[in-house]
Amino acid sequence: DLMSADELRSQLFAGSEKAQFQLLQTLTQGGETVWDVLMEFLLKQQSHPPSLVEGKVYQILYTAHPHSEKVSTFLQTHFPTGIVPLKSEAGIDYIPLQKLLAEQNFLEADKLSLQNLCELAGASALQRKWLYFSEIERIPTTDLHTLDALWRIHSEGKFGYSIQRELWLGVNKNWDKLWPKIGWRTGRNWTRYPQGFTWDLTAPKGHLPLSNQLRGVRVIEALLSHPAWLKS
Ligand code: UYC
Repeated sequence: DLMSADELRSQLFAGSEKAQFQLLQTLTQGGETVWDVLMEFLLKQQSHPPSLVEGKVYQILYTAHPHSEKVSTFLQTHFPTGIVPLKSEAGIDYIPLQKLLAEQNFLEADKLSLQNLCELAGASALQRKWLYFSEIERIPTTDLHTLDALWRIHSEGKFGYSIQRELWLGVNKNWDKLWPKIGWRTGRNWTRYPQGFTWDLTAPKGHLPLSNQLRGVRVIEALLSHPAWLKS
């Protein structure tokens, strides 16, 4: 059942996004031949913005890199900060977040994302360690796009604010319908932070990043209503 490098290459380059994903799911074994094709693919694509398929390929290579000097050198040479352009209008370094997401350390990535949002909202939010809804409009679109792209690209399109926004619009902005859908509430019970949440890709779509509801919905409402989501 093993596919030749040529077969893998042609299926990977030619397939629909769905077929590409299915193919990538089967590559659990890896090995130098598979990795060579994946490196070739990543180098040739370099789409703007990066696609979810490129994200998945990057993740496979990132997972392989401790086992292969060649993959390690390749990533270091061509994608030292990943495949998402880490643009920031606020001068924030998104490399630490990129690294946590590449490692699929979603708990720490979630904490860092909240900290980054606080930094973006200003000195008082950073000190307070939580956001006022009125501070959200100050957050630059560029930075929200970068945060969102990092989460989406490193989660096969499962996580990110724009994903949460789509789901929220899909339930006509009804929070009571959104919470169970994204696994934040079951019946009458809020999901407990942090151990109740699912910190891997088995989570429901839109599960991460978290937004604490202790002080009400106004912050997440402002975040999902930000003008950033109106332009692509
Ligand atoms: N927590 O329950 N949450 C915290 C969530 C609520 C509470 C942090 C999300 C309900 C307390 C994050 C949900 C609630 C703290 C989240 C959730 C509650 C805390 C760390 C499902 C009680 C301690 C970052 C909606 C009934 C800190 C932060 C504090 C922390 C996330 C309690 C990311 C998505 C209503 C007591 N919860 N949170 O914000 O502020 O501190 O006292 O949402």
